[in-house]
Amino acid sequence: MKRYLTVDDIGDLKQALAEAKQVKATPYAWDTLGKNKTIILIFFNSSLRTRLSTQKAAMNLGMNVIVLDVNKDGWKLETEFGVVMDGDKPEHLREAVPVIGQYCDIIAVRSFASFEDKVADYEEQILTQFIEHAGVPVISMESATRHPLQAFADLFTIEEYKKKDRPKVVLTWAPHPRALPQAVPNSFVEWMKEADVEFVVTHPKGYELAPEFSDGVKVEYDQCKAFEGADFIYAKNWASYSSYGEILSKDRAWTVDEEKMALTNEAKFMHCLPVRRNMVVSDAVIDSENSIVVQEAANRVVSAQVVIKRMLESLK
Ligand code: SN0
Repeated sequence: MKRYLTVDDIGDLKQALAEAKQVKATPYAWDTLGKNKTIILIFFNSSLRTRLSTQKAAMNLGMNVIVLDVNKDGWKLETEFGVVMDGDKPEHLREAVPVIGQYCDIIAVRSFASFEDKVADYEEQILTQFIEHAGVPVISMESATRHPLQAFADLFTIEEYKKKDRPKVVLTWAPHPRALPQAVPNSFVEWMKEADVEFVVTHPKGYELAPEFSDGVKVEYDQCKAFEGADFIYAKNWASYSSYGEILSKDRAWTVDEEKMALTNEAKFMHCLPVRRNMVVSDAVIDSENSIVVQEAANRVVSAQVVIKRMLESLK
């Protein structure tokens, strides 16, 4: 495996889930696979779970881990091309990326959507630099358009908790004070389309995801109707794609609360975290027995370990 950016990079999902199960059961079974191999984790944005779980996954495989927070350490990086670098950014990404590649065997990078330029975001301009110039395999730890380690962990969590072969999974938009990227819902949709689930997305009008993700997906604009009989409720805010990066609504009628959860088939509540309590989800729901957000976060180690393990195996 040379890159991990989209659902296509994982190949057969059943096989990936079986491997995830094995990794979860025996996390240290490959603890010499990464001996004398180094992974560098680069963050252009904040992180708690991604940083810790990816580091833990690499350590389980016996790797050396270096973490770089671009906003705190190193030089401020210029990411635009053709600019006169007379401002506050002393180094260009074009040199930084191949240099970082000299110091490691795998690079993992987090670079959110900027919301300044829809085309640049959806072309993945920063991630592409890493793929083209790092010279080593690249893992996305959330790019402008996708969050594949999250989606893999989410599907694995659904597999663990499902009570029927083909559960009903609902992705619901929820209100938020800030404009958030579409990466998490995009990847979740991408994975659910390939999974053996009945999948429904619900959001207010204007929050349609990019066609490359939403094509073929059932959208139900009535949130209560969407919740009926659901086995999993996956909540997430995202900013508008069509009115790119805009907040069109902060309507707390969309907050996931006990009343709406009562419409479901005792659904499990999921969220990638961090979550804004009483905006996205009520205290009562996230604190309930049916909330599996912590278990979901635990599975981030599993998804990262499967991906890093496959990359190490293909380095040999
Ligand atoms: C990120 C997002 O893509 O929505 C990361 C999720 C894994 N979330 C945030 O940036 C939340 C920030 C906030 O202000 O709540």
